[in-house]
Amino acid sequence: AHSYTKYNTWTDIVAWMSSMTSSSSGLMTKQVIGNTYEGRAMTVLKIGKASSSTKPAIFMDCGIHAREWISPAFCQWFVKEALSTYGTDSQMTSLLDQMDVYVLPVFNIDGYDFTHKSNRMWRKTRSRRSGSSCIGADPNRNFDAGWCSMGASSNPCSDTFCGYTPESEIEVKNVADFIRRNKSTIKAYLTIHSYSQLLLFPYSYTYDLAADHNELMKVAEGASSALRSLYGTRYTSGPGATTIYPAAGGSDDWAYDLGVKYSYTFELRDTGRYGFLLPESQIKPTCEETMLAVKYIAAYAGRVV
Ligand code: 0X9
Ligand code: ZN
Ligand code: ZN
Repeated sequence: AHSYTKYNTWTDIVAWMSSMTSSSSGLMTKQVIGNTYEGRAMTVLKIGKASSSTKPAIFMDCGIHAREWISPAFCQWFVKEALSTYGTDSQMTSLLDQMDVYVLPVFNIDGYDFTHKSNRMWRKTRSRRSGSSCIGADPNRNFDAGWCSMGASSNPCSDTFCGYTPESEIEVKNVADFIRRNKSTIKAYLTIHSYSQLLLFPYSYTYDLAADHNELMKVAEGASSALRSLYGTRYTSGPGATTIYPAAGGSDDWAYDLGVKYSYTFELRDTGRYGFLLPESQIKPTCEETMLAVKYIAAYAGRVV
């Protein structure tokens, strides 16, 4: 059964999405943006007060990398908090009155399912091609942003394989198509990973600073201090290339170059004690502190629009 303080299976998440949508009083709708390689439906949850005028939006995905289980747990937590605090929490209420939030709870569903059933440390998609017996590409090396130029591998057996072409992974193409289609309304792109406690922004495919570097850094530092205010958890902010490592083909750089200015990658808890195997006892504190950072960025991206 589904629980916010456990790492849920894909089957439990599917049932949870339906029941949350049904009980949301119209605050949340779901939309399938395509299927994964193995045929699972990629479902985006749209949360926001219905409006007759066009609202600005935020897009957030979780679970690009299969083994980073705290990430889908956060997207589920966010949905719960949004639906249960709308109408009582003034920040959440004005956020959802003024904006829509698109949440993709699990990006790499085939990989996530594989980590539950076969190999807990799997990272990539599960696509196959004739000519190689190795499976999958790294979805966060497969976006069309300096594709495969650095920090990525052209070897299909590598964990950072960039794929055969940009958007060769159907999951990447489905998300890129959705963001391109909604580009005029999407003001922020948030992608949730683990681990290392970092708040990264473009660029990672080059050492050049983004045109909006100073503003992106200021917002990241504001979000990090909001996060730290709850339990003292320390995050480091900065451009991907110098803060973690140079790596091309990532979703954050791609969204930014498309024109989504507030583009951020979160690397959630911890700093390596448990790594990807973060105990379930840390789901609640991790999600609660991360909510503060996400709400901070959302409020900033949606200000006086
Ligand atoms: O390497 C990655 O894709 C991310 N780190 S992880 O440990 N979750 O795999 C960092 C992504 C930073 N952004 C880009 N490289 N574009
Ligand atoms: Zn379960
Ligand atoms: Zn990751």
